[in-house]
Amino acid sequence: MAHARTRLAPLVAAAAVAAGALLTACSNSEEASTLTTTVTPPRATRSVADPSGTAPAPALASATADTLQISGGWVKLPPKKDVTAGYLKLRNAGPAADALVGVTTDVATKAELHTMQPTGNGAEKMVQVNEIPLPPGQEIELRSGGLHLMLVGMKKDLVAGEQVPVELAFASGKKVPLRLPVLSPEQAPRGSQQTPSGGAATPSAGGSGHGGH
Ligand SMILES: [Cu+2]
Repeated sequence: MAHARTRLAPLVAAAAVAAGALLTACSNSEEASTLTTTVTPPRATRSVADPSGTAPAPALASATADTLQISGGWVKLPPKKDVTAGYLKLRNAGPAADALVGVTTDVATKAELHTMQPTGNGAEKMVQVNEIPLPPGQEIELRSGGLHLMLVGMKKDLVAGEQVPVELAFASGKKVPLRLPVLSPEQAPRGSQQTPSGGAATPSAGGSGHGGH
């Protein structure tokens, strides 16, 4: 028995090596190519994304107050340091009309509700509105190129990833505090932010046209 074992072992080992050599020999090129395609791309995209942007975009802000639902809230990293805009979606799930009538924040001297209005020569300008009506059962989206929260006179430099505390005031008397993440242009939600409710609203919004505010 002992003899048989010592003799068999090298044989088995040799066979295994041979089989292994055969396997690697015939599948060598294929394996190499599948390995590079499966392993390399995720690492490549990650290392490309990291230096340009920053960390992954922070979660967008959301809050609920009774039948009022706020979602997708964020603030744009100011291109100019003194003003910036905030965006979010407001859903009035209740049976009665409501309206967003004000916004306050500690990080700016003034916070206003704005919309974009045609100037008549093809351009648009920002104008302040006293309220943003929220009809029952409807969702209103504040987004680039349309309704937005306007923060004027920043008291500090915002940094991508930090959270801006704001409080939204509604005609119904509700006050809803919210912490809006500051997003860099790379982190800003684009299609994802605008398609769900807006339908065909995305193309005109672009961002390049009204990027200044
Ligand atoms: Cu504005």
